[in-house]
Amino acid sequence: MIEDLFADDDSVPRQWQESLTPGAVILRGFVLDTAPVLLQQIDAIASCAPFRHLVTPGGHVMSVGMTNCGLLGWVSDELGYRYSGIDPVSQAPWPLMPDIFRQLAVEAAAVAGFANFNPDACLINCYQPGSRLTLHQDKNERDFSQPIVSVSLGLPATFLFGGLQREDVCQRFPLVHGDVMVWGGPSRLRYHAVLPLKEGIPPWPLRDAVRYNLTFRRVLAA
Ligand code: MD3
Ligand code: FE
Repeated sequence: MIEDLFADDDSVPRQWQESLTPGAVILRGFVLDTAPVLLQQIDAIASCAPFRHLVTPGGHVMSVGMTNCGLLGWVSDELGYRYSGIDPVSQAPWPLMPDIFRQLAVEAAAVAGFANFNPDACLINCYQPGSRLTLHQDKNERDFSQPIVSVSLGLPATFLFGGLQREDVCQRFPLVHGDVMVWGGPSRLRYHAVLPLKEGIPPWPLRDAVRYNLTFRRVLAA
């Protein structure tokens, strides 16, 4: 029978965990089922707060398009990096963080061992082929005891993660549609980067050949 060609048991897992370093874990496939709703919500957010290419304090235009939802949003300009409650483009507050975003972030953090994650910001990155993120630390937040939860949607990317010094060697691994990463504890301030995105066929139900990454953060003292 044709049905026998398809596994309907646990022999082909859709979800599993990979431990990277203390405090860092990848939840493979964690948002595969919710991805269509997440992509709809990204479209809704971007219709109010469009993706834009921020300028770094050094005067470079970032290749990754960015927007935010939640109480605070990450922004950059000639004056520096910071979080702002106001979208500098619209001069309005950022769109609310959808409940489904908050729920999945809190659930992923709990699975990774971080109870009480209470994100107040969600940065949304949009990568086109060629877009990349150079080596950096995320240290504009107040409370490094709260983790960062990241969600990958769309085209796959190669993620690099290093140590606590910029010079430390990096490990590389793929991030694909549906993966969630949680970074906290002793890994919270590790350097990391994303290699230039390659062209590819977007996974259903995406129509555009892009990668989205959501990062949930606690910015204000928790
Ligand atoms: C490791 N984004 O937005 S998410 C960023 O795929 C960022 O768009 C990448 O780095 C992306 O700042 C990577 C995974 C991630 C996020 C924060 C971290 C890894 C991290 C903070 C500390 C260590
Ligand atoms: Fe980062």
